[in-house]
Amino acid sequence: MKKIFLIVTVLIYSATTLFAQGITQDERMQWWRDGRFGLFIHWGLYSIPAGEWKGKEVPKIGEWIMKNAQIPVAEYRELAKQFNPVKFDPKAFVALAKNAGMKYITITSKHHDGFAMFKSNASPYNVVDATPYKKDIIKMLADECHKQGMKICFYYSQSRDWNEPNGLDNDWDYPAERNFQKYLDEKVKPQLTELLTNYGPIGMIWFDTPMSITKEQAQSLKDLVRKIQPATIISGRLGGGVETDYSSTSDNAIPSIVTPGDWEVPATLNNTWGFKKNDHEWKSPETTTRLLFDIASKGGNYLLNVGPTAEGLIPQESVNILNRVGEWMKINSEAIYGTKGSPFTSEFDWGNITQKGNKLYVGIYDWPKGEFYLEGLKNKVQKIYLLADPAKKAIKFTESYDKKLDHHRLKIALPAAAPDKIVSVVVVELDGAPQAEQFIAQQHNGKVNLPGPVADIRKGDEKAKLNFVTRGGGANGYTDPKITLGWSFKIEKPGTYSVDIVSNETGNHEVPQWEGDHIIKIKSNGQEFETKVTADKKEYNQRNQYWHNIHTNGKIIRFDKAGTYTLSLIPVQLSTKNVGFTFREINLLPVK
Ligand code: FHN
Repeated sequence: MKKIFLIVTVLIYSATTLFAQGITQDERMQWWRDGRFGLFIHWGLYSIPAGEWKGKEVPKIGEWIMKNAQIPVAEYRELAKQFNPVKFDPKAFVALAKNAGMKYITITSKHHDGFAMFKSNASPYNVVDATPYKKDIIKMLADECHKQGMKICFYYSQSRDWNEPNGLDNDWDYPAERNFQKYLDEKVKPQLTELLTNYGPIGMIWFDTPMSITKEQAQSLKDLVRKIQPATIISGRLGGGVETDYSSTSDNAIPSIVTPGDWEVPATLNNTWGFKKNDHEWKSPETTTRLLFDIASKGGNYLLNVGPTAEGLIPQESVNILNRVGEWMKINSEAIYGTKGSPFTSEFDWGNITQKGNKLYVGIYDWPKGEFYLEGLKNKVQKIYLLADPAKKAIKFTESYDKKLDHHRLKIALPAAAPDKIVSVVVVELDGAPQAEQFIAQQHNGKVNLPGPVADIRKGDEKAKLNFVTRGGGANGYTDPKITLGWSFKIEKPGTYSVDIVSNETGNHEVPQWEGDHIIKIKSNGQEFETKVTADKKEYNQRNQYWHNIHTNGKIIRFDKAGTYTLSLIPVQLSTKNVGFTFREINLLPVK
């Protein structure tokens, strides 16, 4: 009774709080959920050294140069005297994002170096008071965003501040004890207040690297944002275990399957966030567009970064990539805006799927030579056409149902030529909201994909949990050999299958980590084998490019009849010296 009372009180309290703020959570999130695609801008004093200090290349990400080269505060601060981005044109920034089909811009208002890109009365270390430029960059961009109907959002490093004796993480200048609360009270809160007061409606505050911030401290920042602008979204990395409006994946890390809730992938276009003159490892427009589609297919937002130069220009390579994505978006944005993730559990070899209302948007990366098959869709199809075809000319299809196997198949007679080289979108209009079969279906090429996150995870007879949140999408901290995984799936084509066991690299992408030598047992259809997890094949994963997938060749399993089967993965012994078993998925591959 007491518990019910407590729950009711909490519900009433939350409802009244939201009501008092005049906005519901769904209303707050609406523009962000609809938009799906945003521009991240990392810009600050670090764009001047651009990855080199005193003639030497400093490894790793550019905006970390102060820490990575252990530059003393007094020396780094001198950079402000040279910061004069005379070529900065806020119109061009907003136009670039708009043209790419992006719906919001998130700019670093203060990164870890502590320098504010806006006029601040809380610290003279800001673009107006400390540089020859003297203009408030945040205001210039915010004004232009408001003019052009683009949401403006501010990145703010709430804990790490290498400029401040009481901020966190500068132990080369400030090795002594610090008073973090004083820093929060004297710099962070006043600056957040300025950001939320002086620049009109703010879409979001993008907090980052919370470090040791406590629950109370994080909560006080959340309260401050809510008090000044209740509609402003609070991003995932506030810290202290305080609930935020959505979650942020690790940088560049994309989940391997459809993931519920509101989440976003912050991602780079090369290997750095802040400008680095020698980083030329650009992602191709193909990869970028496919990642946008893939992330939307899994239910998330894509926040894609550019790092302007010290002059205020966005590197031409970034502009070219975003323009190409924009060309695709002009024809295909209906398959991105306001969509939800795929109704199917696993990734497909040929592409991925988004959905909206009664429509499926089938995004095909590799256009098939003959017919195209979608396995396991239960709905009745009304019409199929290419999104790129303004006439929406109907494409022929046949739906079939195998009663014995309880399996649905949709065969689509696609035209011979792909309408788009990168992602061709086929619209499938249905009789109702999309519904996929509950059991994992065998794909038309014969492959059966058993993803870790959808497994029945158990410890003995009890349900257990594994988090699939390593940067490569595999299991995090899988070190308990008592935890087993099981799947049910349909085999339509009887025969012999080889078992491909996939784990992945994780950790900082500059030094990826992987651990093998686990001994596992695979059991299926009355057959079993034991194997050691070894790196038999290392594969670049286009959908999660920094962390290779590691394949272990398992043995052979036979399925003599079509039917529904199960497969279990049972650890015998798991290595625990490093990152444990970063298990991702099993693939059953037909042996020709
Ligand atoms: O340390 C930062 C990094 O510089 C960059 O801002 C990224 C963007 O997501 N966030 C932190 C690392 O996760």
